[in-house]
Amino acid sequence: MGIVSRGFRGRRREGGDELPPGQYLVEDFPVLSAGPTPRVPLDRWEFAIDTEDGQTHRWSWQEFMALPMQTPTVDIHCVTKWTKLGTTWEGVSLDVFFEDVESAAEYALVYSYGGYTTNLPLEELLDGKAWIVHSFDGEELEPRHGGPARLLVPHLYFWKSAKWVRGIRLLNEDSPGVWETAGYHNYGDPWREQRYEGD
Ligand SMILES: Nc1nc2c(c(=O)[nH]1)N[C@H]1C(S)=C(S)[C@@H](COP(=O)(O)O)O[C@H]1N2
Ligand SMILES: [Mo]
Repeated sequence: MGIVSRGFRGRRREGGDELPPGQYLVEDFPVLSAGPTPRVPLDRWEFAIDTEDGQTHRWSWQEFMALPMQTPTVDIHCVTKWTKLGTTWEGVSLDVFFEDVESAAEYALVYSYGGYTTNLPLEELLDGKAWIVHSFDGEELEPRHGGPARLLVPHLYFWKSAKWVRGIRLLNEDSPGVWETAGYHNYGDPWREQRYEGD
């Protein structure tokens, strides 16, 4: 990757606090979906990375499942103020998908089956900070939680973790997604309480 790192902004925990400011703990797993749950048959499922110069890298479900898996245990923070601690997932680090991708882009626009989009700086997806996951808590991911596969970017508010993920478009310029154009913060760091535009 032709990326020059501009400093590490993820995984920060201030003062040893368990909860980011303004968050409360939940034990259950709320469902937040802006629309209906898309159903994607596995034989038609694909995940793609589209580079800024028009190249596309694709993985079928079978190819995805053959990649090296990790089982991250992470805390997740929704902008509607619930936090769930110690969630365990199984999936593939984005670093694996990006191994053979040539790009100098700085921005990513993640897109999903069903039309959802969310944007973030590409570096937030790299260096062990993000995964494409297919299981939660030892079970295959339920459709309402993003199955067959979703993005997991736990160091940012959970709206960045696109359910039913379909691909990532690499861009030279930032392009806000669904919530980011609707008044939510462009970056969304829960530890800096970046909920809304201007926070
Ligand atoms: N495709 C898609 N991804 C999405 C959403 C959505 O509506 N559609 N909602 C986001 C929001 S706001 C949150 S908090 C989490 C919720 O994930 P969950 O329903 O598994 O708790 O998914 C995020 N990813
Ligand atoms: Mo959310």
